[in-house]
Amino acid sequence: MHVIHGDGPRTQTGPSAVTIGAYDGVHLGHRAVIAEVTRLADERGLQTVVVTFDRHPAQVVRPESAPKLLCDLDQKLELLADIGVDTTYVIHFDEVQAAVPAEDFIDDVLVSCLDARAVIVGEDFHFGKARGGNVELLREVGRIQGFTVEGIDLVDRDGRPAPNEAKVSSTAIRRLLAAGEVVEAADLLGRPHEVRGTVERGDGRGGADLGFPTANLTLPEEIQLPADGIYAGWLERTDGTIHATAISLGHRPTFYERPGDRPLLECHLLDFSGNLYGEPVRVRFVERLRGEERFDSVDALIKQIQADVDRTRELLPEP
Ligand code: RBF
Ligand code: MG
Repeated sequence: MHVIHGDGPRTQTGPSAVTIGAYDGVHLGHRAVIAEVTRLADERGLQTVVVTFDRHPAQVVRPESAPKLLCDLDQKLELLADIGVDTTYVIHFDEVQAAVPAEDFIDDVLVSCLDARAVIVGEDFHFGKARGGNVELLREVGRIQGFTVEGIDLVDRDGRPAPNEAKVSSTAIRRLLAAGEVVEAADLLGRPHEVRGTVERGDGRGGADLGFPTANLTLPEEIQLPADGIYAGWLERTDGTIHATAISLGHRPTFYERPGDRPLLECHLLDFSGNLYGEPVRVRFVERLRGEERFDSVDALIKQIQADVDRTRELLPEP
C-alpha cells in the first residue's frame, strides 16, 4: 500500500475512488464501506484511496472529551494494507488543519492530489472547518468537478443496514471494551483488540516472589484499554513469534492502595523464559477470566494466578 502524508511531498495518484474518515479500529463497519469503495473502483478502473488522520480529530477539536483510540496509526495502516487498499492519504491533524474550510479540503486533497472520480462516505460524515462539509456539499462540488458521491449508512455485524443500536461503530466497540466484553468487541472489530507497548522493568516481584514473572508494558495514553481485570490473550514479539499469555490489567490491590492513575498491563507468558526489556510488543485480548481481586495472602494470589494460567492454556489453541 502506498502512503501519502498530507504534510509531506505532494505526490499524485491516478484517478481514484476515495473514502474519508477517522477509520479508528478499521472495524467491520469500516470494512463494509471499503468493500464498496473497492467494488466501485474495480467497476470503473480506479485506485482505492482512504483519506484518514494521524490522530483523532476530536483530540484537537475537543481534547477534554476525545475518545480513546482502538488502534494507533501504524496498526491502522497495517489493517488498511491487509484489506487491499491501494493508497492511504494521512492528514496531519492539528489546529491549522481543523481550520481548513471544507471546500478547500475538497479542492486540495480530493481533486488536486487524488483525482477523485468517486467519493464514498458515511451518510452522516462531516468534515472541514466547524464540520461544515457533508455529503450534500460533496455532491454539489462533485457535479462541477466530475466525481460521483455515495453516502452509505452504517451496517450491523452481518453487513446489513441496521437500526442505530445495532450498528457497528467505534463508539460501540469502545463501550464493550470498557465493560470488559472483549469477545463481543472482537466480534465487531473482526479480530481481537490489540494494544502496542514497550516492555519496561517492573518491581521484579512477579518472578521472585510469586513464581509468575510478567512483562510490564508502557502504553500510549490515547489507546482504549479493556476494563481492569484478568484476561487470556496473545503476545506477539518483534520477531513475529506469538505466545499465549495470562494478562493482568489493573492496580494490583493485593500490594497497593488503588492509585487513581492508569492501570498497569502485565503479561505472564506461558512456557517462556527470558526477558523482553525494551522490546515493543503487541498484546491481544481474547477472553476475560475475572475481575482483579485483593487477596489476604500472597499464597492465595499465587493459587489464583496458577488457576488463571491453567484456564488460559485451556482457552487458547496453539498459536
Ligand atoms: N494482583 C492482584 O493484586 N490481584 C489479582 O487478582 C491479580 N491477578 C493476577 C493474575 C495474573 C494472571 C497475573 C499474571 C498477575 C496478577 N496480579 C494480581 C498481579 C500481580 O500482583 C503482579 O504480577 C505482581 O505483583 C508483580 O507486579
Ligand atoms: Mg512484571
